[in-house]
Amino acid sequence: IPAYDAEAIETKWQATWEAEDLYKTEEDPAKPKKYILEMFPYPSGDLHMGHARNYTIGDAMARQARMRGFDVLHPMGFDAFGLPAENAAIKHHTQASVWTHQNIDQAVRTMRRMGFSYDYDRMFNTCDPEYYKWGQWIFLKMWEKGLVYRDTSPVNWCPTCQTVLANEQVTDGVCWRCGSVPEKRELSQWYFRITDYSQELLDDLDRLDGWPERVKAMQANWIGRSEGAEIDFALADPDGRTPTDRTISVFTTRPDTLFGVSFFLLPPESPLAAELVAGTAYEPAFAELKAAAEKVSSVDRQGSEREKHGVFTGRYVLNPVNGRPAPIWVADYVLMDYGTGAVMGVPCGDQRDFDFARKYDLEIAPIICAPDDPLYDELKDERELRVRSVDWDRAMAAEGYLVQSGPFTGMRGGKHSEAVDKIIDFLAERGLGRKTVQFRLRDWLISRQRYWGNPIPMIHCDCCGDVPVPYEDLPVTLPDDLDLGAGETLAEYAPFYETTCPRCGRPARRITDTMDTFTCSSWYYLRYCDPHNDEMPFSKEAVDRWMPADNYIGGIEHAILHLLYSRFFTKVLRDLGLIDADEPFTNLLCQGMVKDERGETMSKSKGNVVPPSSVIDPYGADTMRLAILFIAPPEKDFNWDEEVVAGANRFIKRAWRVVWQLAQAGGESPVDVASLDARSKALWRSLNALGVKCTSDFDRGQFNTAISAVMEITNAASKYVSEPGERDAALCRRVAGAIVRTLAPICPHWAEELWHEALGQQGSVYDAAWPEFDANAARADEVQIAVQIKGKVRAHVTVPADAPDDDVAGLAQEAVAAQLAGKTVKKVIVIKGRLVNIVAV
Ligand code: ANZ
Ligand code: ZN
Repeated sequence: IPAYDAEAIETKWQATWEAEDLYKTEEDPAKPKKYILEMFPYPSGDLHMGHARNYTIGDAMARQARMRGFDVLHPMGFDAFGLPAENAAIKHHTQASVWTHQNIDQAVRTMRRMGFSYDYDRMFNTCDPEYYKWGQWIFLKMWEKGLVYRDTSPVNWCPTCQTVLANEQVTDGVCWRCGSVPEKRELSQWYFRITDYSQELLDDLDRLDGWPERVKAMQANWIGRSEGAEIDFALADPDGRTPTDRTISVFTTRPDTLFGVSFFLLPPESPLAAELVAGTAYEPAFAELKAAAEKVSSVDRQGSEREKHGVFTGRYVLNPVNGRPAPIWVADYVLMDYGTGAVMGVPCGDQRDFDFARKYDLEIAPIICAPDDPLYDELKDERELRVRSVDWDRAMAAEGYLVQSGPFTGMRGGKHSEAVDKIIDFLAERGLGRKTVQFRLRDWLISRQRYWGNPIPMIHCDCCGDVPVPYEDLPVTLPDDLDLGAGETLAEYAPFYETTCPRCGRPARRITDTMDTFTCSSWYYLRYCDPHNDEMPFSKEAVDRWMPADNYIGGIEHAILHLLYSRFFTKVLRDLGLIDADEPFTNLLCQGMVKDERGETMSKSKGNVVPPSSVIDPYGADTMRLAILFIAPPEKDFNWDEEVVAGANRFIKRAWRVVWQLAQAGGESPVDVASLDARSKALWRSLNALGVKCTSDFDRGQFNTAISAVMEITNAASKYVSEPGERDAALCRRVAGAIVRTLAPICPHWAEELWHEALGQQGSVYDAAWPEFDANAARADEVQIAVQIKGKVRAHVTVPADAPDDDVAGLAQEAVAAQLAGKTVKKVIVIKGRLVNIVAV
């Protein structure tokens, strides 16, 4: 038996597979398709353990799918634009593309060493003009559809990254990339109208049965649909009583609390608030509040724990149902860009308003009461506002009955109560309000003031405004001779921005913003279907064959941003008639994290990173792959463990020997089950039992238990060939073939070597079918059952598995004849395959 030499075997098969183009997508329409997709990496250096795990999972799926007869698309590429490349270029006085390509080359070498079965012919980088050209093309199509616009509004500016950020990229109040606190800046920026798709993005989550519930919950929460009403309040004259003809609308989810409005709120950014206080004594305090609020992120401003700040404006609005004046305050917990940007303050029902009222000593009018509240008896029939303040220590969170609420008094109040609809109807009849739905999702801010990204294909002309770059002029290519190290930006680089207007021919200025890199990763999976198309981003035919991707594997950190944007792009491209799919990914697997031995996240700054090469060098890629999949189920976190790697290596070597031994004892003919002796029969049964289990575990992506099953088969086979006794030659060969083929998706080089050298096969093991296992053969011929007398086990008997109940009852009574002597059997209960209980007195 030859020694297992991982390095020699792996080098040999990587070269052979490449020479034979083994992983080229077949594109065989006669076969069912399977699109296995892993999130492509950002090339910031060599691959790390997280990548190794992600791609090993995908590779095992892809290889197994192929053996199960699918036409498999298994591509890979690089998400190559982005800030780290630019920062590295600045630091090292080089070009972003140079740094990026070095990293890509290194990552590809590691991918090849890991033996990943990608169709390398389809590989691309998003920074290739052949790719980003089509991103620009899609941008223009979206522009034509009215899905792109430019707007000047306060945006999140990261002072460290020197660019604006999308809402989604400010997480817990800080920049997702560098952790700095973004500032608000008033800037003209480009947006994608993702909010046109809010409802569909929410509804279709229900169709994604193959997605983890928590990811769907995160998306639903992010989209944030609220049902409620818009209610119009008249602005009063400075006298505080006479209505002007101006109205201010609020959005509320609790129209039932309308009679409890104690004050009215505007956000610090509100131009109306600025107008109301202009030139009054209230102006300085307002200005101070506004300046302070600008320094706080909107997430923090809304935080329920945060102290609220407000100032009075000196003015009032009038409540539409009873004409009662409510003072207008400016409060920092109110946001400009949610709802209508104005809030009716109901301290009785809303905890934030309650805290605010306590702090500034405003009314807390009780309009909703629980029946066990002493106030309830006093106010339950009261229609007028008689009691204007309560000494509660919290707002009323539970449902209750409306009090002091005019004609609605006595109705049940609460978020989904009858009073909500009744009051909306009441307002609607009088033209004072209407039912509405609000979404928390904002339009996607896509422009970035950084060089290393896909240029926005627009030109600004002083006469014609924003004019799209004509399709025939695409791509707008990034210049590669900018002096980034000297701080040069696209906006300062005349050869890039100087151009002429495509419409009127006058001198004009090219837009120098680039697109958020998340735009590049929103459709790359479509390009893989048809990566060399130079007339279109992809052909509809190719995409309709492969999409949606059957399995998408990647990190949970993309649960909101990348996955939501990709779903949005898919729907837009469908509406443009370019594809049929409604959703991009049928099944989503979020793999767990790889942590260090102490359970800490691996990171360069902590210095606890285990690079993949530190395992591949001593043990080989197959050991690495086996260890990664064996250590835990794919979706679970695990702590890196040298012992598991060493154990995986021991198993690979042992299985290597066992396969050789079986192969040497083996013969060609099919297994003749009827003629097997007891020892062979037992091996035949465990082969089938474990094989059935292994197959179903594989189908569910539970590789760790699938591997355990193969290990058990190997153990049984090892005993069979080493212990004395007859060996059935056909069975030996059958078992060897099964071990090699079931491990082939996981340890590809090992399997291919054994397939050829030990088993003498010609074609690749991946062109061989997944082995068949017989669930019936797995069933034992005889079973051991317990015999109980009145519930106590007295003996065990072995009976034929298919024996009728009467026979089993008889055999059981024989087995305990001694204990039954002198007693009368009243009843015999047979539980098939498990036990017989005898009731005797
Ligand atoms: C009156 C009221 C009474 C409210 C009550 C709640 C409870 P969701 O569920 O998140 O949609 N609101 C509306 N616009 C706002 C803005 N721009 N900034 C801050 N808060 C705003 O929240 C809807 C509720 O948030 C609305 O319903 C409003 O307060 C507040 F017992 O109106 B409510
Ligand atoms: Zn022009």
